Amino acid sequence: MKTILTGLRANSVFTIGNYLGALLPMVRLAKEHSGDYHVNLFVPDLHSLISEVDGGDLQANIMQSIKFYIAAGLPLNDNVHVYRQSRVPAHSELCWILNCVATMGEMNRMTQYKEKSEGKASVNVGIFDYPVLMAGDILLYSAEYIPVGEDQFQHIELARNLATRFNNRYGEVFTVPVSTAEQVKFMGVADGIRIRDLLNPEKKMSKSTKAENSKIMLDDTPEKAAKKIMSATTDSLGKIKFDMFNQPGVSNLLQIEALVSGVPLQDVVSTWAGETKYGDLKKKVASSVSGMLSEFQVRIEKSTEEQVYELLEKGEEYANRVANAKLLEVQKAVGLR
Ligand code: AQP
Repeated sequence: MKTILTGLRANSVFTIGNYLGALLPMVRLAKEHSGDYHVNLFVPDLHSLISEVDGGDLQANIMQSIKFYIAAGLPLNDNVHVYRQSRVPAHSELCWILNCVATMGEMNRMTQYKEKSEGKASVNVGIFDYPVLMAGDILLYSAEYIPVGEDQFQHIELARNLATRFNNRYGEVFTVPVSTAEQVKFMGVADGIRIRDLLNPEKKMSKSTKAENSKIMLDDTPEKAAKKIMSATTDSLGKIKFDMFNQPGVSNLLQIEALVSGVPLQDVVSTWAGETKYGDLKKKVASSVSGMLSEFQVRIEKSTEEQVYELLEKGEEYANRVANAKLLEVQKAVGLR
C-alpha cells in the first residue's frame, strides 16, 4: 500500500494557515484514501526544537496537536497512523546518514532557512538542517504523497533529490516522493496553498510571528478572530479582485473565504467581482472564520486524553516497525551492517 504522510510542528497552537494549508487537506485525503493507502500524520516534535520552546509547553502542545487532528475530522481507522517523531529514534539516525548525502550548496538555497534566519544575530544549526530531518521523516515510510503548504515545496524537492542521490550511490533503497506538481494534483488544489500574514500580506502567516493581529490561532475566540480580520491590511485600490501580486491583502481574504466555506476560489472571486467595499468583504470573511472556529472548538472539547493515548500507542508501534525496517536497509546499503 502506498503512503500519504504529513506533520505539523507542535511549537505552538496552529494558525489557520497550518489548518487550511496542511491539516484540512490531509484530513480530506485521509477520508478519501485511507481504505487503500497508509495515512501517517505525525507530530514532528524534534522539529519543534528549532524554535525556542518551553519544555512544559511543548508537551502540552504535542497533546493538543493530536486533539486538533481529531477535531479536524481525521478518520480513526487501522490505516491511519498518528505518532510522535521523537518516539521513533530511526528519524534521528537517518537524518545523520542523509546529512552525509546532502550538500552545503543545496542547503544554503533553502528559502525557509533564509527567512527564518534573516536578521538574527545567532541561528541554531537545527534551522539549517531541519529539511534533512524532514527528508528522513518522509523516506523512512516510503511516502509518495506529502500534503504540505506551498512554503514546504522546496523541502519536498530536497527529499526527492536526496533519495535519488542515495539510490544512485548505494542502490535502490528509497521510494522517491512524487514531484510537487503531482502533489498539488493529488491534493486537489490548483496551486500550493499559502495563507498570508494579515498585517503584512507579502509574508506567509506563521505561528511564530510576534504580532498577535498578524495571525489567527485555532484557539482564538471567534470574536477575537473576527476583530483580527476586520483590521487586516488591504490596499487603496478600492476594487475586490484576486491579484496576489498587486492586491495580496484582498486576495488573501478571498482565499481564506474560499477555503473556510469550501466554495471554489473562482466562485468566491466572481461573487465579489465589481464590488468595492473592503469592509463588506472583511465582515463576510470574519463571519465565516468565526463560525468555523466555534464549530472546531466544540469538537476539540469532545476529544479526550484516552483517545489520544490510544492512537499514539497503536501509531508508534506501527511507525517503529516500518521505520526500523527501512533504517536497516539503509544501514546495510552504506555498510554499517
Ligand atoms: N501560511 C500558511 N499557509 C499555508 N500552509 C501553511 N503551513 C504553514 N504556514 C502556512 C503549512 O503547515 C504545515 C505545518 O507547518 P510547520 O509548523 O511544520 O512549519 P512552518 O511551515 O514553519 O509553519 P509556521 O506556521 O510558519 O511555523 P513557525 O512560525 O513556527 O515557523 C506545513 O505543511 C506548512 O507548509
